[in-house]
Amino acid sequence: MADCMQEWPEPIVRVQAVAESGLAAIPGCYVKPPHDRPAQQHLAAVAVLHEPSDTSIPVIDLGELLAADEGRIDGLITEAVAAACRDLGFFQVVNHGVAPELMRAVREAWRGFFRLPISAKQQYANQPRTYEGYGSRVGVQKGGPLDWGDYYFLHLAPEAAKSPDKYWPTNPAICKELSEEYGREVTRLCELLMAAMSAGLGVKPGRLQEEFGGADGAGVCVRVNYYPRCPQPELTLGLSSHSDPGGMTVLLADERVRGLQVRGRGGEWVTVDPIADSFIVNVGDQIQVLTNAAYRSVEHRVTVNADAERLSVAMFYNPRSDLPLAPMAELVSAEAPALYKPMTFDEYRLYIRRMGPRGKSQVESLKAKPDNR
Ligand SMILES: O=C(O)CCC(=O)C(=O)O
Repeated sequence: MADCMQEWPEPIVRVQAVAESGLAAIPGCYVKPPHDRPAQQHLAAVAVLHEPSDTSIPVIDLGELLAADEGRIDGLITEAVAAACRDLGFFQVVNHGVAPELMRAVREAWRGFFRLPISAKQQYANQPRTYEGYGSRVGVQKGGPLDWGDYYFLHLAPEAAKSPDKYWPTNPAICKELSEEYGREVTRLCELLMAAMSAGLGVKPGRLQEEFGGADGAGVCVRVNYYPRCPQPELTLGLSSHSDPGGMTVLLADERVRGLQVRGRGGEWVTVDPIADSFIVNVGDQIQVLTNAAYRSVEHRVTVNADAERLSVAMFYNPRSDLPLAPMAELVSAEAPALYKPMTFDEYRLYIRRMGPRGKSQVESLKAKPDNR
């Protein structure tokens, strides 16, 4: 395993290069099997940024929660957060405390990077060993499926795991400073949401954070996703269906272009309508494990389109990577036995890094068998 994680199994092709080559038909490696392709009605290019449609995900105003003291994390907002985590596993937050100017500046800085010629970006080409830098695939399996997107991945915390300077783009130079500030602000938001999620389970507000190894132990990383225009969006995906392996994800979606779809309770794909200056939050696999599946880490995927490129900034808030995680004792009983066996996040994330995005197969594979509880 260690060896196969050193290098990519095939030469890396930048999706931006394929898109800009002017091909009318996309190469076969990007074509998804028919049952994974997006339905035609989901391919509308440009988002209308007003009120989200009834069919989108819940919107939660965090204003009152932000103003509350730590001891007073309860009430309607907490209930709304818990209800969303139990139901769809996804929600949008507004009045979340992060300055809209910072959100827009981060997005623009990274747009600046992705608009550079590919030759200027190649020096940051990433390797599967750490994923840090400029990438165009996730799994290391030879011949594995490829998605219609390039990305940039970096670690922001804890201090010991922070990506060294060599991994940061120097053009635009502001990417680093802005992303670090953004990381600190969104981390504060994650800590608040962790408190609300804990209270919504009926345990004390600090419990989930404690399981994550405390605020200083939590890992924070960012992936900036860049989805170029695609001549045949009906055949492919920008990111295949997956659930997020970590704790929680806070997504800054493109302000103009839709693309994110979430698996609804009935198995249907729900297209998210992002509202201006909001974040899209979702539960990751580690919170599903810790809450013994009270909170759901839900499959999602990204569609692309012919008329517009799309950029999103995903910040992943993760548990300390060397702690074995299992359902919290308070949520386990004779009637509700532990659904998952313990595993560290370091071990867990190797799966997605090896196999690429594969629906919910990973967290399912962690299910404890009756004889090993
Ligand atoms: O681009 C998006 O809207 C979603 C990205 C995502 O799911 C991810 O980075 O894991």
